[in-house]
Amino acid sequence: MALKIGVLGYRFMGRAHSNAFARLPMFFPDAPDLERHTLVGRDEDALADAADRLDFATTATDWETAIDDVDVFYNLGPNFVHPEPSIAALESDVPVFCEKPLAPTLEDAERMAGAAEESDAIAGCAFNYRFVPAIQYAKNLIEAGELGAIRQVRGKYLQDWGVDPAEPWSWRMDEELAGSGALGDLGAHTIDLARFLVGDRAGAIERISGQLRTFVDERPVDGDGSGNETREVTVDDAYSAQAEFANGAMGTFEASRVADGHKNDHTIAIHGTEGSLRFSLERLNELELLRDGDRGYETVLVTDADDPYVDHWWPPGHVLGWEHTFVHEDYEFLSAVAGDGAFHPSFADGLAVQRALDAIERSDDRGEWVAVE
Ligand code: SOE
Repeated sequence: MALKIGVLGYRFMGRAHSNAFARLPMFFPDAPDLERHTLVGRDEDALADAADRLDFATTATDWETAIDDVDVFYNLGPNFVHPEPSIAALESDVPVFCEKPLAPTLEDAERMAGAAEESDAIAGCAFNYRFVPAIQYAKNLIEAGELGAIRQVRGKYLQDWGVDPAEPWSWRMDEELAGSGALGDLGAHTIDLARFLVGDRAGAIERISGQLRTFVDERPVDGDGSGNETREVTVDDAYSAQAEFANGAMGTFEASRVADGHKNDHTIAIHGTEGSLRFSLERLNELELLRDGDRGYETVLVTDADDPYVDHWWPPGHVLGWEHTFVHEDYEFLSAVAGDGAFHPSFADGLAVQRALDAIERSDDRGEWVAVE
């Protein structure tokens, strides 16, 4: 019996995950049978068009209906829509996959993680960059001790879509709707990646010192620039933070949506007692490695058949792309649902990220180091 999937949200993330659902039967034959069942949205005309394009059986303008009719609920809406539908689904023991960051605020994230703990269903948070083959390859190297003890982690996520002050206002620019700006939208990815890669060896992030900055504090409301109406931007365009891990390792994190010339430039570098590694999303099939005694970094092309996920796709060197990370994460989550297994990143992982985001905001308010609580 196919898993009936309900999806809230049909734009960017709706397309990324619907594309992944369509790929699974072709490339992951052991994935559970799926039915793109209910697509949820508010605008009935746009919703009907999206349901047709994304091949959903039906639509609903209220998520309560969808939750009653499906086996799995994907919450791909804006941050402010993450808590209530996800909590309601989990209270009905319907598995939930929610886009990142888990929530706009730490309080909401705690409510969501609490609902996941109480539920008989599993819940996942869509930190898709964990599912890049090169990142999983890096994780395996670190866990095998190839870098030795972890000393430094350096993560950056730079974009430039906010550089132009004529970029229209959107929910991502509002504290009530998004919670934060580049911090939660981009920083959440990097902090989760750091937790995934070094959390087992460096421990949790314990202390943080951070700053947030809004460079463009109001933006035009309409997209065509015809009117003069503007709306205040109440979140950060950029953040930076210093972090201390339980083992004493140093973390340096930053993100920006106004870093002119950087499109989707997510990088992470890790330095240990036995070597270093570097990853860049804009070259996501590669991992740069330096191990003890090497004269310099070597570039590993992570596209061999025995590299993570690659055997599902193409021969060596036939590189993968950004969208494949969604196929991998949806394969793992839906397999966990079908097999009553566990899935990471869970809502508990999403909450751990939210605690770090909250600490960065508290540190910025106080102008001092704060504990991650
Ligand atoms: C922001 O521009 C964004 O779309 C994030 O919201 C996504 O999580 C990231 O994967 C790409 O950039």
